[in-house]
Amino acid sequence: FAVTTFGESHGPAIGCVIDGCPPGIGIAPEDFRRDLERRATGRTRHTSQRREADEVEILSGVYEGRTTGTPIGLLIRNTDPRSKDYARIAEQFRPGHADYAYWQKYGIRDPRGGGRSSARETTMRVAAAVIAKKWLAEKFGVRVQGYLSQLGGIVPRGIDLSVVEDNPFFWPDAQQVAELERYMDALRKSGDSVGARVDVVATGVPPGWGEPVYGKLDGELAAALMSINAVKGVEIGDGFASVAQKGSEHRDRMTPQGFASNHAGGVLGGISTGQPLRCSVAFKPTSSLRLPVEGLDVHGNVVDVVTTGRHDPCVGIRATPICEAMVALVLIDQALRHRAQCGDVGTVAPRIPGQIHG
Ligand code: EPS
Repeated sequence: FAVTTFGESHGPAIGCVIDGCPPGIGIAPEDFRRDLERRATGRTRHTSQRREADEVEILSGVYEGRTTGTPIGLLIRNTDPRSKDYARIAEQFRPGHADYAYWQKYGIRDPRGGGRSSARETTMRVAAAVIAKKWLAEKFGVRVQGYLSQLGGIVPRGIDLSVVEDNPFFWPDAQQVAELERYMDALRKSGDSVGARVDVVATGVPPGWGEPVYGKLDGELAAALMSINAVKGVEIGDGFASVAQKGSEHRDRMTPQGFASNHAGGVLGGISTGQPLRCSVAFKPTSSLRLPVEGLDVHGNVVDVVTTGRHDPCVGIRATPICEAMVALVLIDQALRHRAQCGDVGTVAPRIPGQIHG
């Protein structure tokens, strides 16, 4: 299940091609709506105010509402770019932005809204993953759910996944939403930005998905999540907290009733164990700021860099569906690879139930 995307933030359209999709999955344009809305800009005051329709056109690979097994082409036309806001930035590098690296690599770049490096690109990842999520849910009962687990210095006091979809932050503690609103309002007024962390949990993943050495499940997850723009770190299970743990503390005790904990995050030796997969993703603060900063232009002159346009003060706020999408895309690929190699073999006794205790 291979996905590639195309398109720039202010080009005529963005799109993706999905190759290797199983045939027979029921898909209609309206199936994309929910996750695309969850990811979109312009739906709350806490994100960029660009208002895109995000209407998916299915160009190929689906006949009479079912995938045919041939490459799927999806297209979304850009409906609300305002390219004239970017005239100044076309000649300048935003410190902390991909501008400079693109320029060094290609010697040319599309500066309108960040071009190819814009978070606009993630729309198509989410669209492709709608198909993956559907197949995973129907075949295996896999459910991929994310939530915002840190906004700047603020962390949830409790984790209640049932409230995540009820607030614009995907925050798992309803009591703190007003505090987040105040924080984001002050941040937006100040012209600055902030980082965030997104956690994703995938339940229902059977044991056996992944490869033992090259193409480890956790390696694939890390690469996929790291490929989202603005991501600076990925943890699986206890991640960096494992550094300070003792082996006696980290190992997940096995009982006939289930694993007694989930420090491993559902992966051992690159292969799923049947426990919930746990990933955590760090997003840097965005670099398109109204606050001036000394920088360079393309001629090497020292300039004051100020970014106008419609930007996200915290791109992590709408990254939950994007992280879910990348996890789902890895999982469908791993499921198909596992089936190709092992068929139904590979789930052998004793099989420990995947639930966590403690
Ligand atoms: C983005 C800048 C803003 C955001 C954009 C991500 O838009 P523009 O490219 O017009 O400057 O609105 O996000 C989206 C349009 C989207 O759909 O996610 C950036 O610099 O990353």
